Amino acid sequence: MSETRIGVCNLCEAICGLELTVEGRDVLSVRGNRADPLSRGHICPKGVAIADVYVDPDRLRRPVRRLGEGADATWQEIGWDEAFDLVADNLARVIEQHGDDALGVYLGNPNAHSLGSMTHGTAMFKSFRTKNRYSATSVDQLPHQLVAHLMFGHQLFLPIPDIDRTSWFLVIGANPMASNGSLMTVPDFPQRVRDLKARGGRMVVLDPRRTETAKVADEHHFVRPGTDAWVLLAMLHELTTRSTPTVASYVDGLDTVVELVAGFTPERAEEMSGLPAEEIRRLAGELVTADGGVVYSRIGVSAGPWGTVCQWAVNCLNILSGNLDRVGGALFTTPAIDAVGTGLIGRGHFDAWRSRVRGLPETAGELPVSALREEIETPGEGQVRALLTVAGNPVLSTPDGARLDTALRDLDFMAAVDIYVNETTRHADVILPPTTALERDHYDLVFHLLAVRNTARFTPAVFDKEADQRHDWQIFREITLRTAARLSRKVPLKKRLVQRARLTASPTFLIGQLLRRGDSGVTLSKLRARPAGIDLGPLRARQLPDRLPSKNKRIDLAPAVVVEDVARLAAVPRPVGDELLLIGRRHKQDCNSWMHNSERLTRGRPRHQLLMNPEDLDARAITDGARVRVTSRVGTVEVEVAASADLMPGVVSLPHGYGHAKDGVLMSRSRDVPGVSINDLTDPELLDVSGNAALNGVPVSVSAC
Ligand SMILES: Nc1nc2c(c(=O)[nH]1)N[C@H]1C(S)=C(S)[C@@H](COP(=O)(O)OP(=O)(O)OC[C@H]3O[C@@H](n4cnc5c(=O)[nH]c(N)nc54)[C@H](O)[C@@H]3O)O[C@H]1N2
Ligand SMILES: Nc1nc2c(c(=O)[nH]1)N[C@H]1C(S)=C(S)[C@@H](COP(=O)(O)OP(=O)(O)OC[C@H]3O[C@@H](n4cnc5c(=O)[nH]c(N)nc54)[C@H](O)[C@@H]3O)O[C@H]1N2
Ligand code: SF4
Ligand SMILES: [Mo]
Repeated sequence: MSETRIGVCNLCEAICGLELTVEGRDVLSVRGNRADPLSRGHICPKGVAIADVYVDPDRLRRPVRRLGEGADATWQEIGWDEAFDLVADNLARVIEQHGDDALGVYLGNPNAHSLGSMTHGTAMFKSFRTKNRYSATSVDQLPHQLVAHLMFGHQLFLPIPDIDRTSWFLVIGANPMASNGSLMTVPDFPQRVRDLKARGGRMVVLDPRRTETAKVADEHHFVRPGTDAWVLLAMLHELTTRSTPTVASYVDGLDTVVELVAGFTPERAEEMSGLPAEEIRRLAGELVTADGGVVYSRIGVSAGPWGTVCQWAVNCLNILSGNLDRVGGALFTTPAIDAVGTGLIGRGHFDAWRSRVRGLPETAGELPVSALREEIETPGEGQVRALLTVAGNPVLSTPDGARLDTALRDLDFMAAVDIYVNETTRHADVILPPTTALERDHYDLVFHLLAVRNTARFTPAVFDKEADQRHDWQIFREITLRTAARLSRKVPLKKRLVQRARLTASPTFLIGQLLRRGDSGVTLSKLRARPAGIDLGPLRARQLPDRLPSKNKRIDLAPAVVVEDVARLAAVPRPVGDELLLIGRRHKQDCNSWMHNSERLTRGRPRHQLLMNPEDLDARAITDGARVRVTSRVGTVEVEVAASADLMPGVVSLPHGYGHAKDGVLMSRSRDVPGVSINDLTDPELLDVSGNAALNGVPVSVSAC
């Protein structure tokens, strides 16, 4: 007998509601749940493939221990108790012998998509007192967080585009038609854009590639990679020179902004970016006169050389044009569990300490992952000797991954919490696999906070876990408690008991408690009665200054970190020569570096190629489809090239998350997925002031093989 179950997709930030038809433990079909007030029935190819992860024979279900190395490695299943003890013994040994900082931790992207990780993972990381904390944040959204911390007083108090009511939407360095939105939880982006146009609104895209999003926009303009800062500052220049801007009484620093942008003329921006000065002037004018307009920018810009300045400028544009906290502009969510207002997630800080080898500043307790490799390789006090990775694959996802791959072999001990042997976890001594999306309860603590509409939803596990499986929160609990028990460091009894109680309560229990602390009226039992989710309405305007997390309830338009970086920007000379600049690419069917085991996501036309403008191919006498050698400061890869007029001349593009061939040790079928890792070319020396990697705009040369 088949039955219908409500599920949720946790593969990207769109958090689509699912309707599954199941029979026993088999998934017969997966559809979008039309009753879901946020996703309204939307689903993408990956959502359907969520069942492929569940049934994948290569997915780990029990802990494995590595025997041998590299091509000779084999994996032996071991019991959970043995695995937990192995991890705790070794983490404690390294900490006792070499100090707290000898343990490195790396957190990957799926942590943000797992309730257990948010409730229990964070407690585990806090229990380790290492400064060597790293995550995918510093190859992603770190500039957004730093800017929110500096301007609004909290790293996750992020303004969200009011896409359902805006009339003018400027998208810079984002491709939501493929990515389904980021720092903007926006399931069904295609329909929302159609609605925007139907009500007479416009979408404008700035991107060095004519992307899927550019193709459905009203306007698209090329910008040279890495030069958006000049464009954004020129728009601010225009805003502040055509008339005297006014800002709300709770906003400080306007004079400094006016001064800072004085030299950033549209003509200067044209020289740097290629975007004509008159277009920049017109765009600034349209933002001001729009009846609710908003500027939105994402990873093409935040993972660039001036990510922090750019995200600051985006906020300034929205504020100075009167579009922050206004319907159709940029608004703050009011989630049923307010992880910001309740202090569940810390405000953030910057430069409280620095990395040992390169002296890079921390942000919100983390060091830039671009520094991880050198912290493992460089001897001395504080050297990373043991590593714990959770749901991550830094060998494929962080700059100079090839060299990190080599460095990981030098560790005394490595453990991974992951559901696959991947390019990174293959170096682990032991891998502890948690249950996956369909086997665990979910409430989204992160993405309701970033969504284009206020909703709340609790999704019980679709399938019960098998007796010999563990949820991630149970794994975090065991690692924390068993490691602590082996350390000579004395923790007061009361503190230990509180920690134990916190780690023993299930995530679902904690969600019930957190909901009661809020004033939304939503309770766990109401959510259980309405598994499609509860609609809490559109985003609210006119919430400021009361909602501001900053202690003085004010917005700072001129944080020192930004002011200093703008001065550095002003000194950059005009680009010369005809070097090629490498940018990234996301496809609908890809999910960062994993999901390449799914047949339905990997069949069809190959999409791993280097895309290059036909003019650039001609100039090098390279034919479409040829194998080419791509070289950057840090490495060389060989890959097929595909001609594409969608690429701005002078720009080449590779997707990230490819390159699974490593010593023949692979995520099984992914061996058939061709391609190379873009991060064997990206450069750990290229950083934004926040410490975020500048993954886009990497200088490369391309020649025929
Ligand atoms: N050049 C370039 N590099 C990039 C990017 C880019 O645009 N260009 N994008 C960057 C961005 S935005 C990100 S977020 C990073 C991602 O980088 P990472 O977070 O390092 O890597 P992922 O590919 O997301 O790998 C996730 C791993 O988690 C495992 N996993 C999946 N679900 C679970 C789970 O529920 N629990 C556990 N424990 N494990 C699970 C998967 O098997 C996989 O091995 O890549 C970054 N790297
Ligand atoms: N299908 C799919 N969806 C995903 C993911 C995935 O791997 N696959 N990953 C998820 C994750 S972890 C994240 S963080 C989000 C990211 O979501 P998005 O930010 O929407 O990610 P991308 O699709 O990489 O879009 C970045 C865009 O920036 C452009 N770009 C590159 N360099 C520059 C530049 O210098 N200036 C400008 N203006 N543009 C530039 C690129 O051409 C690209 O179109 O996507 C999420 N959704
Ligand atoms: S858009 Fe994102 S959340 Fe929705 S089905 Fe696709 S991968 Fe899942
Ligand atoms: Mo990401």
